[in-house]
Amino acid sequence: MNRNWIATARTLSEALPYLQRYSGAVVVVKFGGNAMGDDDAMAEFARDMVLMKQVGMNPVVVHGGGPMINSLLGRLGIESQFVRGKRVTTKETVEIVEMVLSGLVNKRIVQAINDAGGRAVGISGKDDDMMVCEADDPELGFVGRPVEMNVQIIRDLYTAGMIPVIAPVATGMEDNETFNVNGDTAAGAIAGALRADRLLLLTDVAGVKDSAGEVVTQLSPDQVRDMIADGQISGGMIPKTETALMALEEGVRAVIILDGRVPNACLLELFTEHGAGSMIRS
Ligand code: X2W
Repeated sequence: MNRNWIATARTLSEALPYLQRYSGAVVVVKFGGNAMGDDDAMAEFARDMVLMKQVGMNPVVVHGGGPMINSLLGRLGIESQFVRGKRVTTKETVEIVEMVLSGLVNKRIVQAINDAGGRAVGISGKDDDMMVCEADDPELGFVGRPVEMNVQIIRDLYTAGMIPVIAPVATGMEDNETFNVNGDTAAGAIAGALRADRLLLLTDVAGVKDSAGEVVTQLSPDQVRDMIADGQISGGMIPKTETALMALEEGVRAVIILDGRVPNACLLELFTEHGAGSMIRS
């Protein structure tokens, strides 16, 4: 018999304990702009989401799109800068952010999932007032910090067999402003409000690295706090790990930071003993 078939059957058989463990599990997947590749990589990500749904999990996709926002702002000749990992967002910029995230990026993911045989529905934090924000910091302009979460719409969608795909754009508390929310922050708030079983943060690095440059595969919240304090965790990894700590405090069972550019990254993490990236849990 063809050896590949035997290997395929074995792989499926070995996945059984994981399929059983995650049956009905809510898995929030943050798909960062840096983790999104070409159309083939997008199609592969979409297949992973559809497979997760098919085997009884409830994937909820929260996406970013920073590089795509930069590209359109550049074409329009609008400058933007980042302060502590967040984009300083003017009234003019927030319109572009919403067009790119809720329009271009959200619909590209929705289309890819539907093309893979899933039923994706794209929304943003504005839909059904799912995520209501206040200004994060006056210095950042229209950057939102989630203060009120109404995640029933997400439960309704996955219970009805759909895969929610969420753009990190939200309504303000007061004057109906539009807020730009950091994708990791939004994913953490959504995972927390859903008390998700897993939050997967897909990025373009292999995980949390120690001072020797090795990926640390298991971390406790205390270890993360120590590594932030002694500078082993720095730069863009700070907001990601802080999001992870906040999500754990709100009741998410485990957060994994992993390289979304690795083929089938989510399946590798969820369905194999090997796992992927760095898992943070109490
Ligand atoms: C982000 C939203 C998109 C995002 C931005 O404007 O770029 C803030 O910085 P990635 O691809 O996940 O980085 N918002 C406030 O987070 O995209």
